[in-house]
Order: sequence, then structure tokens, then C-alpha cells
Amino acid sequence: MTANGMTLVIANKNYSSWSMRAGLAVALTPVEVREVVVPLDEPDTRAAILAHSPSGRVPALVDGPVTVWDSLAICEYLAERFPGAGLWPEHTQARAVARAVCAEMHSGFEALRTECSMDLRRRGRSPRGPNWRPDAERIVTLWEDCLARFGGSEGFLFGRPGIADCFYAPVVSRFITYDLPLSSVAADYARRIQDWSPYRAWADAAAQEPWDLGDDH
Ligand SMILES: N[C@@H](CCC(=O)N[C@@H](CS)C(=O)NCC(=O)O)C(=O)O
Repeated sequence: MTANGMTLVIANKNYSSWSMRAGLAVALTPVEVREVVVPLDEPDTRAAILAHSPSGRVPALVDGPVTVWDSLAICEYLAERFPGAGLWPEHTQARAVARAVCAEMHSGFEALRTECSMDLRRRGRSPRGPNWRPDAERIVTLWEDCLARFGGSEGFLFGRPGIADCFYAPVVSRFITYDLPLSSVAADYARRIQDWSPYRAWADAAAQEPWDLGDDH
């Protein structure tokens, strides 16, 4: 399928976990989007984002006359636009759980997100505080539960790759960057995500980016 007028506005691939979620979801569809990258923490960042996204935040997906902002709304939109792409699980109950784990990510894990901000290409960083641990433990339990109930032989959270994996892929990167504890099942899942070609492509692009926000980000 051609670009179809779709543009995905994102921030730095190395630092913007919400952008990554939308970017991975796009990679699960047949559409090729034009990417616009607005680097964070520049004097004109806010104005540059507002030129595309009314919330002043990215990601935003522009499809002709409609702009969809917010990672979760973008994923829902893509799932509706590309029903054959299997972005959500087919089975109603699996789909409900997939939506619940995405909502949990979207609205929660504040301590982990604050203390272990995404820095995809870095290794050996230290968390900014001690409060990430219950979040990390909950995430490991959540992965184990989804994989046991729905993972099947493909071993993504709900079998084939979908929105739930897109939502937790940036968290995988945090476990790696900050060397957070993983169970063996969760470590297998983290490896599967790191080997997943859309994740690899995103991480490779992040490694090429010129911006370095240091430990402040
Ligand atoms: N709930 C939003 C969060 C989006 C968000 O916070 N994006 C950050 C980048 S990761 C942003 O746009 N920051 C703008 C800024 O720092 O100026 C979503 O899911 O898309």
C-alpha cells in the first residue's frame, strides 16, 4: 500500500517511548507512513510539535483530514483501518485482556517511567530512585500471565505480535538499559522482542540519531 497521505509525527526514537509504541504498531500494518521527527528539548520543540499535534505531544498520526494524537488512540485507529493486520487478538476475551494491559501501561507505572526513562541505545544506566521495583515486578507478572494464557507457540503476549507487544516493547528496553531483574520467562520474552524486526529497525534508527540528552532525560 502507498503512503496514502499518512504521516506519523514522533520524537527522538532513542528517547520517546510513546512514539515507539505507535511506530511499532504502524510496522504491523501494510501502510508506509511518512515520518516526521521532532527532537525533544530544543528551543522550538513545543512549537514544532504544536504545528502537527493539538495536544502538544507526540506521537500524532495524520491521515488526510484527520489527526489522531495519543499512542493508544493511534493504535485503535490503525486496528480499525487495517482489520486484517491482527493488531488486537481475535478472541473477545483475549482482546479484553490485551486492552486491559495496554490501558495499565498507558495510565500507570509512573515510578518506572520516571526513574528509568527510555534510553534505547544505552546500557548500564542507574535508575533515578528506588521506587521502580513494584512496577517492574508487576510487569514481569503481567508478561508471564499473558504468555501462559495467550502466548501460544509464537510467544508474543497474545500469540502473534500485536498492540500489547508494541506497548511493552519500550519497557523491554528499560529492563535492558537499567539491567532490571527478569524471571526466565520474562527474559525469553525480552529477547523475543529485541529480535523482532520492527523493534530492531527502530533501535537501529535510534542508534544513528545525533541527539544526546545525557542523564537528564
Ligand atoms: N499519553 C500520551 C503521552 C505522549 C507524550 O508524553 N509524549 C512526549 C514524548 S515521549 C511528548 O510529546 N513530549 C513533548 C515535550 O516534551 O515537549 C501518548 O500516549 O501518546
